[in-house]
Amino acid sequence: MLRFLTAGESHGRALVVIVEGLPAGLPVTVAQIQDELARRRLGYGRGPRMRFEVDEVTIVSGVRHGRTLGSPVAVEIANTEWERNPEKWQTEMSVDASDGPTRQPLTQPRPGHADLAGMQKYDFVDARDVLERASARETAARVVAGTLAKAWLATLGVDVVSHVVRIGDAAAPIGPPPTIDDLDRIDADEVRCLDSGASAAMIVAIKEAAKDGDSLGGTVEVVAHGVPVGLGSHVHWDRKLDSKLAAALMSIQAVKAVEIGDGWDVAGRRGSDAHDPITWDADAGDYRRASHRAGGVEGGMSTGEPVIARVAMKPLASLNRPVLGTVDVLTKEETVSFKERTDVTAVPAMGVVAETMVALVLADEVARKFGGDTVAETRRNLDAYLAALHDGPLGPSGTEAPTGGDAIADGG
Ligand code: EPS
Repeated sequence: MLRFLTAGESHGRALVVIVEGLPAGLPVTVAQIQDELARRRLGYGRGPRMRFEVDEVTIVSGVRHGRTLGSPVAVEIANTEWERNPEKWQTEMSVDASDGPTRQPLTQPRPGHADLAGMQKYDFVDARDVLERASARETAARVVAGTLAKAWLATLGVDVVSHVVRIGDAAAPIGPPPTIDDLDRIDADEVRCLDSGASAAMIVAIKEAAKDGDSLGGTVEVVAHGVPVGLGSHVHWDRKLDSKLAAALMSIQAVKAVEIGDGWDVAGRRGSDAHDPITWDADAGDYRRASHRAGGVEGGMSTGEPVIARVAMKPLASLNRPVLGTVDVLTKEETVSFKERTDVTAVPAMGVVAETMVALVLADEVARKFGGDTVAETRRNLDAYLAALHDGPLGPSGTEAPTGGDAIADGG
């Protein structure tokens, strides 16, 4: 329903993203996209490139006089390093065969990266033919798509926030899920962590890893508030909201695990201590859950509670001190993988990308359930659904079973 496609290589001319399925009438500005891209560059432990790569944004189509037209929105993000370093990247990444490779091919693939499997699959002897696309630079294009999805969700009262809960062995204590009001404080922290003690420990860990030329992974928590009950479905495996969130989050470069709610922890508990009791909030005239263990998703559907996912990123496979064993694909000699300029950790940035992927999945499900060619129409459809729930037999005034007879309470 809402789909997007990215193109572009890390050191090529530009990244491009096309987003299709947005309604007409959504206010969009270049500044809003740039602000979100700037958030993705945040975080202690990024490499030097983040200081000079400025993400020059051009909206190519789909927006007129500051509002979406309902047509595909295409956006280009120029790679300023390509522009500033013509001798280096413009020839190395040229589309013209006569510019031919300017450097020795990278023939010592990095373990843990896409290099070797990609070289074997696509028949390349130069790892650059793989790594340029496998690079996390691509997530800048996703963040553009996510900015648009977030803007649409905001018109429906839905927002998405992330924070870092672990880098290396430094972990933050588990607290209540943050809200959008915490976001400025999270973004102001050097590692996007809410707990100042844990943040300081994370920075120490990053400094130590940097000294050793090493890298660090970690975990972020993503929380979506205001998600209406009933996104996703229990009826088919490929319509379950949690499976879509997991797939979208696992697609982020270097992510190796995703849990919804307390997924891993719950696996070790008894059933009596693993679920979220249902309560009735008479003031709101709605159901609530007494805890958040399910992460706001039951049976593949949103429950109306905050949707919570945790996302684990492995330590990056590019190291500033080449120590990982590999094989030179031309000589077959065992050696160590090549050194490539890189980040010590990209976990804080990954949080912003995780927000993006969650927003894109939720916006896709909003489009499926509520439709609408305009922002106002989607909002009307959502309001009508919520009003029908409120006024129907499950709402505050509903007391009778719809088909008559005795209500069955034991589930059968
Ligand atoms: C990356 C390595 C680094 C990162 C890059 C991803 O790039 P470079 O080798 O050019 O310094 O900075 O991430 C980005 C450019 C970005 O915008 O996120 C890698 O190996 O994947």
